[in-house]
Amino acid sequence: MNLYSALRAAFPANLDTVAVETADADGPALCYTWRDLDRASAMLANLLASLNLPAASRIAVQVDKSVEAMLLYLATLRAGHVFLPLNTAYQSGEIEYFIGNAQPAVVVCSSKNFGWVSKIAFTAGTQNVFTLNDDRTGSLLERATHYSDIFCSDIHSCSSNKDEGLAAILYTSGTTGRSKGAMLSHGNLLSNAQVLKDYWGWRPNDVLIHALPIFHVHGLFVAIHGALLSGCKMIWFSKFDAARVVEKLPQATVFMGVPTLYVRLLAEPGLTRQATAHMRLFIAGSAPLLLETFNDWQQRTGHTILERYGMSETTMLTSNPYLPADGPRRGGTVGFPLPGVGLRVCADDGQVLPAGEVGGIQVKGPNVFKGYWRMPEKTQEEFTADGWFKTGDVGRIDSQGYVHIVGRSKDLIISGGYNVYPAEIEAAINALPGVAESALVGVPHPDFGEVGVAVVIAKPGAQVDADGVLLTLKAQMANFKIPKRCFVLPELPRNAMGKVQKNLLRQQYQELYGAAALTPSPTGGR
Ligand code: MLC
Ligand code: AMP
Repeated sequence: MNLYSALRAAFPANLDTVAVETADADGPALCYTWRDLDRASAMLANLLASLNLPAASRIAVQVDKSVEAMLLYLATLRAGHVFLPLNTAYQSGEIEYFIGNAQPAVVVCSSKNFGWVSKIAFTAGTQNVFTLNDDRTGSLLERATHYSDIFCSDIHSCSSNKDEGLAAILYTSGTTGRSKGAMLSHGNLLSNAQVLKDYWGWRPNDVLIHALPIFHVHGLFVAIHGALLSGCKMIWFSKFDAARVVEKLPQATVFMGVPTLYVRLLAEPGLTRQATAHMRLFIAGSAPLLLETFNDWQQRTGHTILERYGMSETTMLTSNPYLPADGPRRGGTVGFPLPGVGLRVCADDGQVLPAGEVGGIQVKGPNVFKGYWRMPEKTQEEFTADGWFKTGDVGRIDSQGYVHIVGRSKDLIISGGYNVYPAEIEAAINALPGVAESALVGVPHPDFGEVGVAVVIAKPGAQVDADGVLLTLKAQMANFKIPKRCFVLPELPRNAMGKVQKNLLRQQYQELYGAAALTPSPTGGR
């Protein structure tokens, strides 16, 4: 089934009730009814249809968060194309790679970036570049106003977008090499959304505070699908604002966020039992939630955060229980495999390990992606011969069935919920004049959970300036990837085989941000 058709079928009978209400501190609150969502996404879908693109064309989107950006996502589903969201922090080198690799038929960017983005897009052969701004201006909406608010091809796209039809491509990196586009089908997304709707007990009178970016799985799929598939309202923040979220909690019932959002909410004096009395559920994921945050939250609000675990390639895999009858929500664990998801822990030789033993987490299920875009070899590498996806996460299942993530076999730093791949940053540093080699390691950080710290070795006789390294990187890549600190050392620690011992570097810098930041968390590249 086309994912939009399934979401549309769950809209409330009265389409004139509010579906989304904006809540940013600057500017008036805007209300979008369910009818608005349906009509506006139809107009955008008609605009896309008028371009006569081949089915499943990629629609690449790098825009600031807005309700209209969500409508473009829905329109892409309706028109049978493939949504390709891009982090707004990405700079030209990164965008050039994604556009070159995905070859989108349409690129949508903000007006302020039109000059450089359109140049990249036209050079790569993209014919259509539109603009969309978070104040509802731009050529995309101007063009869409000329189209009907009824999308006649919905039924057609239903039948042409069988379960295997692609709905989205999300770029994600691996240990080595460039980013890979994880291809997710309508069936992948819908099956996961339906499971979460039941498992987390979503109901029509829920009100979700949506305060996450919508270019990753968490904000785009888990949050939006959850609300739309339950016909419940969203309070919409274009940017996370802790004080403002606390103000809105009495009007809401569900909140979801990466751990950094919980840490920042805890710093708000207004976060009290009274402010959260109306809330039904707090969900955390995308990065390890520190036990300290889990406990502090329970003490301050009386609510127990439900932690879950997922990936771009699979959407959600596990969840702590929602219903007390299914067991307590355990801090430091990511709960049980979701219904329909197979999860096993394996040794390096592929042998399935018994409960309690630590190994690589492998998963299977209707939510697992269709492969990496135009990278069949990479896809094959990441699946076992019997069809299980190797997550790159290291964990164990305890005797009661709870999954614990204890590390990562992939060299990855998760900073404030964003993934930073050391290999990419090290390659950029190594290309700088005078640099012999470098290593990026993740160290505990009180706000972002983990941040990257770079260690750089100069070539013999060369001088390398640590601040200069950071400044040069800033001009090249997304800001969240920039190491928070850079140290120039005489050499990197190596083992007898000559392999860089990142664990020693991590140890050396683990108290850089104070002992308060120190709580065990998964570490990559061990
Ligand atoms: C911002 N900065 C970060 C950062 N976010 N640094 C490291 N890690 C981050 N995550 C830095 C910027 O580089 C900038 O530095 C400074 O902070 C201010 O930038 P900002 O954009 O104003 O920051 P802020 O709005 O405070 O953003 C913080 C945040 C944001 C936590 C709200 O990072 C965020 O929304 N994170 C959520 C990510 C997410 O949704 N992940 C889901 C992935 S899906 P400077 O030096 O330039 O000033 C997934 C699967 C799953 O993982 O299971 O869900
Ligand atoms: P991404 O590729 O951005 O989708 O990031 C997926 C990765 O985030 C997973 O492979 C995990 O390493 C990590 N992750 C997601 N949720 C959790 C969680 N609750 N605890 C620990 N790690 C998590």
